[in-house]
Amino acid sequence: MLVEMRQSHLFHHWSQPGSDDDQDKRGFFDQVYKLDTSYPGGLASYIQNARRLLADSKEGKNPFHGFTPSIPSGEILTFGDENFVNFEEAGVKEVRNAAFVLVAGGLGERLGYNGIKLALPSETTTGTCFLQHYIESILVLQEASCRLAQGQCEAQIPLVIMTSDDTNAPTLDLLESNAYFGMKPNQVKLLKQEKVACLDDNDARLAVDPVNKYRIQTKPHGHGDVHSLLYSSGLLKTLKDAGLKWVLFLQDTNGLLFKAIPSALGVSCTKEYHVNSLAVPRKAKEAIGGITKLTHADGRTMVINVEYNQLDPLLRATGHPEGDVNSETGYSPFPGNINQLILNLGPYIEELTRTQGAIPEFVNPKYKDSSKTSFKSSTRLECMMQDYPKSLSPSARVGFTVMDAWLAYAPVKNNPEDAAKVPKGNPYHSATSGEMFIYRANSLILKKAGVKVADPVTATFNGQQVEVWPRITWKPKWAMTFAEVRHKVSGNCSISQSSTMVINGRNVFVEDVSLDGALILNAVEDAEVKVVGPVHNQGWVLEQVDHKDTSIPEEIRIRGFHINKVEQLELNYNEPGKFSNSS
Ligand code: UGB
Repeated sequence: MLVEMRQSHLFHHWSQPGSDDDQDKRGFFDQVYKLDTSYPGGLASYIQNARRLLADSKEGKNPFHGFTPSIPSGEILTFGDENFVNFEEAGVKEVRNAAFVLVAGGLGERLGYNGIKLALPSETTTGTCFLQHYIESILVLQEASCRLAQGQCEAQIPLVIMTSDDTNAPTLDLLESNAYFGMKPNQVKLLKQEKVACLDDNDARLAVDPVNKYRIQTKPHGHGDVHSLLYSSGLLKTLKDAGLKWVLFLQDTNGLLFKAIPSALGVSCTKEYHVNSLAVPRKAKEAIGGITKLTHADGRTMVINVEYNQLDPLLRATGHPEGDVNSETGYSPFPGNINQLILNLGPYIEELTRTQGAIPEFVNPKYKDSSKTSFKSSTRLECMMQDYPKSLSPSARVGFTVMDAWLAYAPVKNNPEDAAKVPKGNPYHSATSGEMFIYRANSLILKKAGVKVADPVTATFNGQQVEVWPRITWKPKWAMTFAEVRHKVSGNCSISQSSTMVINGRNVFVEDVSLDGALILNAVEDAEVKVVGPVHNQGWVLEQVDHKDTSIPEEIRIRGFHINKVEQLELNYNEPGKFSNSS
């Protein structure tokens, strides 16, 4: 096949048969076998697709040719109102019929962190890493959903994690060394994505690995692999046979996404969406894709993510000379895609059976010059998970749900230097902003529940100016929905800006607390605790650290601050029973 597909160059430098490199030659064919079996249609199909996309790229073909963009309409939710609370309730009820799929094959080169991003603390007040937070949230939803079920319910919500060669072993290690954070090991399934062959020229000549001449050079294919892997592994069928209805996709670093999941799933099941993308208001030119309605001259329409670097030129080319600009709301009219997709499993399997799991691809060669005949370095085909709806028929129910950004989106993607260069007013998407956004969201939620939370102060960490709200965190078991927060907070409560509050207990009721300092609440499952009265101490203080100071652990210095735990009131309830800190 390789010879027929004009790939003979791969063998030109091989030694004569019988010399001592048999191992290497076998290794080559093992690799070819892997590349062939892990791509829908095999390696020949990959090469054909590459030739077609490279020819389009050389011609400068516009992928949106014939399409006109317009502002799509979707469900817009306002945190805490009746509609939101109703969707949350519907979502919690439905979640026992869902599986979660976490895409975590990316190494996060942009973040400049050496470990896997799932192991990174989402916030440093408690040090809970992203994976622990996700798993605990799923377990709490599982239990809450079962409680609402009529009759017996023993649902165990599956968690699928897509890894790559870079992240598979450390992800497994993180799970195993932490007893799967309370999940049953058989609830978690790791699916490893493979890399794809690199391409040296417009004829899609496969690139020889510069380090080992008996290997083809490979690079990641992108998060779109998640669809073909779910399909080809047979896992989707297993989920369907188990009676599940929904697949929810999660990103590796968004400490807020579980605040949005119950209501978004509520929207999916109420509106019977086949595809529901979560979105947030997006600043014009912010580095996230925009959800756009595209209408073709031939009448076809689709609602799809258009990457930020394509949205501006597309608008300019279609009668909007000013491009992607903020409207009078201060935001772009195109909501920002946060790649949090909720798919209806039935239509999803039907579609993947039709396409054999293939997702639309693109190629992005860096040409040496304007003749576009040679590349600066090898390239490869790539694909994105959010392009899944591109191949759907117009009858598919594709919708989206816009949430407040403060509630739903706090990604950790950019290293301190790049974050500091983000245009003023746009979010940094850094470890600093990711952590601060968690405190802001928790503060705003408590405020909405009636707590007097002090206004934030502004501070600069690693060159990024951020709002610093009180450092409030709670475990998912304390509250997953706004209704639960409202149920557990009452009376006349206030929290000063310099305060820290950690709630680690299911039945902790905060009543008439006025906090100025640090309050740490730990309670076992069957301890019902009423917390009252003033709490005043020196608290926990944020102190600047320099991201270049290598004597400080990397996960701390990428934030630009560390927490000095000067003084706190720590209340521990280790026995079942009813308690109050006043008695
Ligand atoms: N990922 C994989 O699992 N495998 C891969 O090969 C690559 C990534 P990035 P990106 O939500 O903020 C997307 O790199 O692709 C995982 C959208 O395109 O963090 O630049 C990886 O581990 C964009 O429209 O993001 O941007 C991570 O969990 C916008 O929605 C996830 O895929 C943006 O995400 C995303 O990878 C966003």
